[in-house]
Amino acid sequence: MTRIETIEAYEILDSRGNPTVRVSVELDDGTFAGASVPSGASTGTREAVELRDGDVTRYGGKGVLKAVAAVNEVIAPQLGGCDPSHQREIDELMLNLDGTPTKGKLGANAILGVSMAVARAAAYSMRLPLYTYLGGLASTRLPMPMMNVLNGGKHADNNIDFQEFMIVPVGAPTFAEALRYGAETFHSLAKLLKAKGYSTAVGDEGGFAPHLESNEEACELIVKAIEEAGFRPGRDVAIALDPAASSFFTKDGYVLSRSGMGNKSSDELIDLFDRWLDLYPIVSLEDCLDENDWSGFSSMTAELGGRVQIVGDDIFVTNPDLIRRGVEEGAANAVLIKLNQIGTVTETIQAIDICRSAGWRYVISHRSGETEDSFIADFAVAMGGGQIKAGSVCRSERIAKYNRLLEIEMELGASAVLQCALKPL
Ligand code: 2PG
Ligand code: MG
Repeated sequence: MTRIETIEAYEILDSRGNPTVRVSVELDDGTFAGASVPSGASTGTREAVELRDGDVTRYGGKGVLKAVAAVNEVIAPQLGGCDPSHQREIDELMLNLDGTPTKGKLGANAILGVSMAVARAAAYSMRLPLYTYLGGLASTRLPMPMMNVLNGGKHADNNIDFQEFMIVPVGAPTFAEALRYGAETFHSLAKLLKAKGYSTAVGDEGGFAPHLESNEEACELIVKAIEEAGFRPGRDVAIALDPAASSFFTKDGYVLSRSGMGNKSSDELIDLFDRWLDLYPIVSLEDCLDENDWSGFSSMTAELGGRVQIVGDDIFVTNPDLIRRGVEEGAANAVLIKLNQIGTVTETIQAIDICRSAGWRYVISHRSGETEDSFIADFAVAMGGGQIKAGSVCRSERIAKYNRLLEIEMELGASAVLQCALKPL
């Protein structure tokens, strides 16, 4: 039987130039594998704890040497000799070593790095692709990509309140074609922005981040970009939004100050998106309300959930207990899944299982701070939910995921399917 020989963590940089954790695992059969942990900006308050050093003399306090030490000094000595294919036991052992409900002692960044690296090492040792190892032989479904082409909110320094305006190539027959539809629309958007004298500099996730007249103009420009790239809005390429509303929710309600739209109540925001559904080819709405606005989420799902996918991100933070509550309250009909919100591969799969039993959809997602690690590409194929959100169609930390999906599609050959969960409008 194969055993874990060494586990070693070290500090690397993410796509924003901030430190993050990378973990290497070596097995006694000579297998070597690594994994890097991503990091969010618009984080939910109930996410598992991302341990940062707080030592302002290094990286402005953002160093992760404490998390690195947690791996090297606490976790590694305990996992040496374990069978790497016993993922659930390994993850449970780390949960027990941490002993807090939020992974605040060792850090979710420490624990997740080990969890992902161990999974990868086990897959390599068995000579299986990661997606087959995690999902079995039936893992042949490629995910429909949601590509974030216009960035606002916490991911950009512009006047757009809403964080993410994404394109979804719902009419594409294969993943490779979906990526082409996305890239061609992205380039056509660049041309439109240039023609209007807007900036084509990009935000954290590789989408453009211009100053626009309004949040509406973002949707209008995307529709035009879709058309000018030769696609039919809604049929070939649709729109998905993630306003990340927790980031503009205050005691005075939803404050859309960047764009000058003023303050809105929960009901007014729901009305706004109701109108937008008539105006624009929108197929998915994520975090349109604050993470604590459970009743707002339920009303929104009751009112709009029949027409559009309602995704909960900050409200659920990939936490099985919160997703269960969401199902009971009808607070959404889909969940955004981020491994580092909960902190182990096992709990992430448990979160997905709850979605499956409830008949909810799930979207595997990157974070705004990413690395070149393409774990989520394999994970999306393994989980089979048919959707991934991995940023724009430029910047290598985003493209790493899409290029890995191209590779998987090629590897799967004729058995690969891209079956869109989001119906073309
Ligand atoms: C989100 C994510 C990813 P962040 O809100 O969905 O796009 O952003 O990683 O900053 O939380
Ligand atoms: Mg989100």
